[in-house]
Amino acid sequence: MQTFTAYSTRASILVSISLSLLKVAVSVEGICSATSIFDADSNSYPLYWKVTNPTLSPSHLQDLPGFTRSVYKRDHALITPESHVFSPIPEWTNTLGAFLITPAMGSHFVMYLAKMEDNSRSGLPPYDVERFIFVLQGTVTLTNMSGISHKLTVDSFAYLPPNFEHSLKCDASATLAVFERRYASLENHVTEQIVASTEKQPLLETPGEVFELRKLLPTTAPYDFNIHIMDFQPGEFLNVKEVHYNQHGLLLLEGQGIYRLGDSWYPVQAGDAIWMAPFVPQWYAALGKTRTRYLLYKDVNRNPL
Ligand code: UGY
Ligand code: MN
Repeated sequence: MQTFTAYSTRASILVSISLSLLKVAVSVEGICSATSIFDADSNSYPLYWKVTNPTLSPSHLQDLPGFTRSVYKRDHALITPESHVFSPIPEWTNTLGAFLITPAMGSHFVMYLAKMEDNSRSGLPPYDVERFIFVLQGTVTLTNMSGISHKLTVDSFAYLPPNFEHSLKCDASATLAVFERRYASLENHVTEQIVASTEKQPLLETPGEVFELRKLLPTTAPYDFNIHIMDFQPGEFLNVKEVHYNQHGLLLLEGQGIYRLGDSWYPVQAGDAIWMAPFVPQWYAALGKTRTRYLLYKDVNRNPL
């Protein structure tokens, strides 16, 4: 009996050694050559690193001529990083912009990425246009007419009211997500400059939902839009299959999942931008191994008539 136990223990050790060797051989030989979809989401990267260093996925198709995940339809668009086109932004110096959402699609706002280089400086938005900036990478200094300055690092944001003189300066390099729209004014109401960071915003109640929600702007009447930061753990999804009058501009900051827009279901990941027209059916489920975080423009507080 003892001899048999000793024999079977030795045999199982041998089997497990052989299996490990086989695993090594298989990966060395590259039989299983597809890289893990989870590698790039390692926690060792700086916050929002994937937005400015996106995987042009699927990685084995990135060099395939003509391949893109980008889609442009009547009531929604998915703009993925391989289709970004950067060009100088009017009025800005040493800055390249990629306009991802513009009124040509049907939106009443623009959403763009601004890549500020050494010694760069912003221009002002057009007359009556308000601006929201969110720092994705690097540091910028925001200075207003009164000479008051704020240093904005990754995860910080600022709201600049319409016709509010200000400038953003960058000594090294920085990437911003920028939203602008013509302010829908309300009698006896004005908005104010806001400078803050996402981590300092309180978590809000989300009745019937599981995701975590922060709103970056006040929910009061003067503000005609808000920017939501929504976090989903893998496996979590939107409970409400939303169809609403509001428009959205979305930038996926972290993670991956499936976005439903109308009758289409899109695999999406950090770096992807989405335009949602009013009433487009929308739904999201987070997949993979890491949290999904997205930044979402939503028009609010105004009568749609
Ligand atoms: O507030 C919203 O409309 C939000 N939940 N929509 C979305 O995430 N697509
Ligand atoms: Mn919505």
